[in-house]
Amino acid sequence: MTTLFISDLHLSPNTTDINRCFTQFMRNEAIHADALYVLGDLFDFWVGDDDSSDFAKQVRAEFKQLTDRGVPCFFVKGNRDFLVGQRFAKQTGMTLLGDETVIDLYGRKAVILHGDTLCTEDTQYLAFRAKVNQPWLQWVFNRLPMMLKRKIVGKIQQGARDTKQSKSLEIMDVTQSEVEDVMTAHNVDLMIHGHTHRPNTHRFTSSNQQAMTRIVLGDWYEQGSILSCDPHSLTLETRPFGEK
Ligand code: LP5
Ligand code: MN
Repeated sequence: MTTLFISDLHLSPNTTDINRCFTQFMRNEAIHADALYVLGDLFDFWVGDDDSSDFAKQVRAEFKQLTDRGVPCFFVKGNRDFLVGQRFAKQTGMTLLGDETVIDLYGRKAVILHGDTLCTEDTQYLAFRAKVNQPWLQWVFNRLPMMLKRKIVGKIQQGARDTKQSKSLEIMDVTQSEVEDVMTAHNVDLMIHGHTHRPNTHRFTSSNQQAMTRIVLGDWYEQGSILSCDPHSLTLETRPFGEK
């Protein structure tokens, strides 16, 4: 009995090592899981569900194989794949979840999210997020030709990279009070998220004296990174990229 969580793979047609590690993980490990949760930033950037490249087809096929074999797969959108939509969900058999979802992990309640919304000091990013999440803007963007969409994304990514360089590491980490507020609002003592690329298990006492745990998933830049849960334990694990 195992439930698996992954995030921040940043898959693209150019990430050969990560793509291979992901495929091996899906075929050899996830296939035996009770469920698989993807907590955002699966893709380096998802331009839209109309992506018909070989790369997009291959990733969709990996999830479809899993869901066809009866493994429930869930997707929380990240800041790099907020344009994943219902067409992707239908083609993969995945279930799209909202920004914050409470799940039952073998009798323990946990709130799961990507993690970007916890970084409340990164006001520049949050303003950007609010803009690109406007339904009318996404409606328009989704109807543009793929070539044009890629061009626009490339330009904005460059602009975003430039602004990110001037931000401190503190600004780009979670705000502790926000973590506690979200956990308290959902009445849980366990939170699981990605985004910050700082894998760790944080145990702390909240301001109302409750013992709480926040687990941060790692990225896949140098190795595969997984949270493996069974009825008795929650373990952050890594997988080497392995043979070429
Ligand atoms: O993922 P990571 O860790 O690298 O960085 C994130 C935040 N960055 C982003 C950037 C986006 O991925 C870029 C997406 C571009 C595509 C947009 C599609 C447009 C169409 C959609 C319409 C529906 O998410 C980063 C955070 C960091 O996490 C840590 O939390 O700090 O935030 C930023 O860097 C965002 C900037 O702060 C604000 C962005 C301003 C962009 C200005 C671009 C201007 C160029 C205009 C050219 C026409
Ligand atoms: Mn992210």
